Amino acid sequence: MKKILITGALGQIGSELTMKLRNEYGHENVIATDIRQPESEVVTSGPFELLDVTDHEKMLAIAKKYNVDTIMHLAALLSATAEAKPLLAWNLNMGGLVNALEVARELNCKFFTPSSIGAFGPSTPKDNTPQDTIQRPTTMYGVNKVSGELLCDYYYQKFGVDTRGLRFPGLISYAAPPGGGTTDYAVDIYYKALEEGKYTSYINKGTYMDMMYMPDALNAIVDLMEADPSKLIHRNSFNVTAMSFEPEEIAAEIRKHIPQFEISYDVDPVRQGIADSWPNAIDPTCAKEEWGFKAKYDLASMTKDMLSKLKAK
Ligand code: AKB
Repeated sequence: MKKILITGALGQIGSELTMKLRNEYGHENVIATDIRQPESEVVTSGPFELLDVTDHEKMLAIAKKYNVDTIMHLAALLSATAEAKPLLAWNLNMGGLVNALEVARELNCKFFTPSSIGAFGPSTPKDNTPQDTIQRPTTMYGVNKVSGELLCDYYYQKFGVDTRGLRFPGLISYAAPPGGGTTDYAVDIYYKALEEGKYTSYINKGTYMDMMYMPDALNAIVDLMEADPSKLIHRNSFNVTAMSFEPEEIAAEIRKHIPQFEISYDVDPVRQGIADSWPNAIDPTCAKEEWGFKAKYDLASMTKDMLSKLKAK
């Protein structure tokens, strides 16, 4: 990777990935794009262009202007927003992806896009969910993610585009907040623990979902993109996870640092329904075997780091 174009660079993954890649590959070599341009170090610390990913011509023009060799396509609506606005989600998530793949094909770029545990559905095995298994999601987000995985495989097989992807679990970070996801409770809970000493969860106790701390997610992206292609049996997309927990378990971990912390519940039927359709815990063995995936943080070390970083903010 020498010249990298990132879409959705101001989102939850994008804002941290842009800064990590700028530090690793040089600030001028990472071109950040987003549909908005707020005050942010992503905008000021290197090249930045306004881009609506449904505009193929503009995406192609930016990619040509900077002579990019890698595209990291992150712009997308997350699960809860996609469920509220399904047609918009289809148009943005699928329209943006096919445009980005076309630019990668036209300019012979390497390509990364995230998939999600949302690509699984109620008929998928819930525990130790295999890499290759039933994928019949019941959400618009999931339909987008499965279609996206297949489309990326198609561009690899048909046109030779070097597409690679990760099925991310809920991502937890102290830097940029997520927006419109089902797993976001596991981020909000840390903010509220510090601000108010209590949190009302929209996800019910007993609901297990996979999660990962952002530094592990960023390393996974870089490691996958730098992996030897001859070792990759799978491409789109690899199961990756660092931990699986339910709200009571994260609350108990927070209580080790804030003993008076209390959790209560006001379950949101839409997000609970989405969570219930997803696996409890996925199996990342293929990612470990094919390109050496390894997560450093578990629930205890992540909680310690999250709380100290948020306090210092
Ligand atoms: C969401 O909750 O929508 C995302 C995801 C797991 O893909 N965090």
